[in-house]
Amino acid sequence: MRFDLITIFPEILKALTSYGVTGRAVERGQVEVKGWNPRDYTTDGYRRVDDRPYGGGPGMVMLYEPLKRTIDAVRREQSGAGVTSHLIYLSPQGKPLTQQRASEISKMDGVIMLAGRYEGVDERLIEAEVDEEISIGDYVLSGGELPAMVLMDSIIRLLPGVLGHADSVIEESFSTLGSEILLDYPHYSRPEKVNGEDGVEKVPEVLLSGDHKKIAKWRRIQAENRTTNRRPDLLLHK
Ligand code: 9D3
Repeated sequence: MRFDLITIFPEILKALTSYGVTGRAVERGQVEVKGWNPRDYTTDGYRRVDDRPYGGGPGMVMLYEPLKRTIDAVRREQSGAGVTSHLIYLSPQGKPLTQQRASEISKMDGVIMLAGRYEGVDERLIEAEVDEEISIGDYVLSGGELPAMVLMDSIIRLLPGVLGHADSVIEESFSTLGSEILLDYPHYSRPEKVNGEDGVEKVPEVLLSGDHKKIAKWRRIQAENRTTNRRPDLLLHK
């Protein structure tokens, strides 16, 4: 799958492409990620990508023209590579990202993402070029780059052959197994006791019992209790 990100900070992509599961997916060629800087598509001597908003008010607006030229350049290169160009604008005004939507997008052969800075993007660019606006939640960030990388991460780990069978996609929190959505149960590993011999931080006895039926039942109850206490909204939707 191919990702093209339009951003004035293309170097930020190293955080995604250099580490862990996503880094390996790029190394193996399962995923291609390219940053595009709208400053490279300016025509003025100052390489301006922003200006003051019509009507006044605080902050700056990202200019239509450099963004349009950048999008045209991305689309030219993508179509040369036989890739379609669904364009997603990461925006606080977007629909909240869901696991369902990440899964749907993972079936596309490529996406173009636009990360805004300043107060946002000239609305005419959104109307003419953007297919979908996505937010990653109701909190204020400084720009769309981290949301774009969150979106890519959520998609890349769903691509066939990206996760080892050690970390299966199937049994996890937020997987859409049937209609059941529960938070994950608690996990423990060695040592059995932490904080010394009289330590009270012990591993729950049942997990050491070897009774796999009993362990599955205990985990199920833990997951249900956590969901009830921390995320009752997840139970209400079904
Ligand atoms: C404080 C500035 N706000 C004025 C009411 C508007 C605003 C503009 C730009 C707020 C944040 C941003 C930058 N954020 C994003 O581009 C963004 C974002 C986010 O802030 N939260 C969750 N998802 C996303 S997706 C893109």
